[in-house]
Amino acid sequence: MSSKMASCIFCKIIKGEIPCFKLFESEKTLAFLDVNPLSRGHALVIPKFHGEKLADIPDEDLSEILPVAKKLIKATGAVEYNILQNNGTGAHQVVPHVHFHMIPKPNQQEGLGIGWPQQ
Ligand code: D5M
Repeated sequence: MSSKMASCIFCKIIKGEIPCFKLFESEKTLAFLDVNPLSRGHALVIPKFHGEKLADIPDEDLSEILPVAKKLIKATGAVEYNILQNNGTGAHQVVPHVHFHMIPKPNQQEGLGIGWPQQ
């Protein structure tokens, strides 16, 4: 294991060493609530494969990302939303493990489904 991977906060979440509010998990993909949400329902979808930027991730490790984001959007009931993915500090990336933000628009919050977790 590389030292970058050992110190990566999202790799620690994947390994269960740091808690998260898990929304989806498969062999290659994990989704959980963002700790610093821009709106209720703001979630992160990540490949379990550690890589800092999108171009570092093998195609097969990305195949579920958008289908999972789509599933989560549908679960929130949001009609308007952003899918956002930052690459590099100059592009506002803070956590150096590829992640896709799924951000429901706040003016659509009435639609958040029953059972959707509070943040
Ligand atoms: O966004 C990084 C995002 O990662 C930011 O919205 C906060 C979120 N974050 C950081 N640590 C955690 C933990 N431990 N759980 C859940 N969410 C977390 P970026 O695109 O890199 O600017």
